[in-house]
Amino acid sequence: MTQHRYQTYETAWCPGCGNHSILKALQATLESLNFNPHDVLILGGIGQAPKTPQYITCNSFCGLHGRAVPPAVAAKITNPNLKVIIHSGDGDTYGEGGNHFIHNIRRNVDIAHFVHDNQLYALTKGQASPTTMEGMVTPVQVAGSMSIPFNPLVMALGAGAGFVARGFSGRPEHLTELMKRAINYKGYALVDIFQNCITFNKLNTYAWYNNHVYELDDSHDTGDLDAAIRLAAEFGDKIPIGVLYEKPMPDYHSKHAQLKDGQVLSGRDNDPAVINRLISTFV
Ligand SMILES: Cc1ncc(C[n+]2csc(CCOP(=O)(O)OP(=O)(O)O)c2C)c(N)n1
Ligand SMILES: [Mg+2]
Repeated sequence: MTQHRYQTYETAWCPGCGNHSILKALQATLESLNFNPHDVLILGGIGQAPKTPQYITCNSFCGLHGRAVPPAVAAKITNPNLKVIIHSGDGDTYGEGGNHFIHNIRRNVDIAHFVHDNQLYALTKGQASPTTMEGMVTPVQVAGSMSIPFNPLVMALGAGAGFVARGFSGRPEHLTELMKRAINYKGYALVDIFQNCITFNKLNTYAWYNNHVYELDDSHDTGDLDAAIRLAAEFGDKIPIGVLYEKPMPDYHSKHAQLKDGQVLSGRDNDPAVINRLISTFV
């Protein structure tokens, strides 16, 4: 039996859920990148997807629903040595956490963000999320979802993201390559991952995703923003998966004079006299 550095643990996910292969792809990614588990921090919000950090050996943190990004940003800013990875759901990321999603793209903090996009709220039993397709009937949207689906890839490109990709839980080797590239990218990297929810999503099933996705090949220039936006908007009979856009850009740390040296904040010298002088200005 192979002893993995990154152990995975028994999960509470349904048999057949796409989350299992996303967890396996994450394990393969971390094994091959060869980081120490104590140098990796995986965060989530609340949902089925954000249980991921609890199922693998490394540092983990689950915040509130919609708030996986703020603690990830705080952890990365205070300890730039950590590899910071978020696993969150489509509801968590694009719904309640939508503002954090958009504005962290603008800050460009060095975080890899893996969104398990099953196109609904799975933990709370199948209500429509921002990515639910129009017309899909759910226990709450009984006449079918009437809202226009949110396109996370177009949104991320429009907000200025430097790394935007899409994967599918049914193509774990392909997904592992995307995860590696996203983690190695210096800045905010989004990978939206189609993930079948066997229990609640009877429309976007494993077979549906498998029939709709096609893998981008080398003929796509990942530095071409116009082409990336066109591909991101392609959501019909065929949906592209792969890296849509990758452009080197200065990240949060390299833009801030106080953080450029890459030192951990807790390791910095502090002068109590300066702090006391500051405090005295408030009394
Ligand atoms: C502040 C707050 N709002 C709402 C909820 C209820 N809630 C928990 S998980 C969830 C949706 C999860 O959907 P998603 O983020 O897509 O993750 P999935 O379960 O599908 O993986 C909701 C609405 C909550 N726990 N806390
Ligand atoms: Mg979901």
